[in-house]
Amino acid sequence: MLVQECFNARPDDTFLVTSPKCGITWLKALAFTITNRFRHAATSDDHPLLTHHPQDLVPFLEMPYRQLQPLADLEKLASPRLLATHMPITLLPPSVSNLGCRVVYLCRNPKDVFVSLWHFTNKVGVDYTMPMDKAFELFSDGLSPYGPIWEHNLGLWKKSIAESDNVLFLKYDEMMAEPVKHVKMLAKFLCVPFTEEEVSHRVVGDVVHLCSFDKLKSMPINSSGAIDRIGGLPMENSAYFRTGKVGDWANHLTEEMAKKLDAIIEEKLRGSGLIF
Ligand code: PAP
Repeated sequence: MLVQECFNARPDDTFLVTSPKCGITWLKALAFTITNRFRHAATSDDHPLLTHHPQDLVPFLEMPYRQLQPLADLEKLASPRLLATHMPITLLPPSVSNLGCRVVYLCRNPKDVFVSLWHFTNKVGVDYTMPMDKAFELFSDGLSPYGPIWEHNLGLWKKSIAESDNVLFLKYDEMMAEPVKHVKMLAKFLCVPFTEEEVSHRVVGDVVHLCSFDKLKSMPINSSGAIDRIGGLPMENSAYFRTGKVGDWANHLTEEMAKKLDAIIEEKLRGSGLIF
């Protein structure tokens, strides 16, 4: 509510939007590296990603809880701003749409999202681990942080169709399969397309490599320490880098669970053109 009432979007803001555990750490790293590549080459020894967790290079709108860290901090950022949020479209401050701000949306196969979310929430410094079948029931009923994943996905999917110039809709699985193609697409959308010269000098590949799961996971800044980015919930930096795999759900869900979630998602997305 505080963000909705008090956040002032600027027309040249870009918002990175995901439902939790869909890959915003990766998207933040990529968008930051692409837009800052003229100041910091992806191959430079002092690239900010070598000393900062990707989560800390692009601020969230709603975190840390804005009664703890004033929203006015975002006002201090120079334009054009890169900002991130997990909020669904229905909760975004109205100025984001009214001003036609650019939005990059990243979604992911809901079965992998569930498995990632279950592991992550079990790491949030509590003594209680929710059994996976109980957590699965809640997720399937739409009880997820930031709302049901299908509503989150559908909201931005529809906006991406209605406003294709303003919304880039990406899928984690497709990005993993063809990272170079997607990084080029992302750069074009962010109004900093790669030049032919950059392409011939393999700059796109350098960006992909720097932001890859294995590279980021291996960096000391991401593999050690803990930071409270939310407010009262310190998280280990390494918790944002678990397996980074497509299809890891098969190692955790029973066939019955997979079928159930597939059926729910299929029913909820039916007719929209969005499929997983
Ligand atoms: P958040 O919602 O808590 O902010 P988010 O980055 O969206 O985190 O999700 C983390 C997932 O992205 C993890 O997936 P996993 O649990 O299935 O492994 C994490 O491993 C994955 N991830 C993090 N960085 C990358 C990356 N560079 N490339 C691909 N996947 C990544």
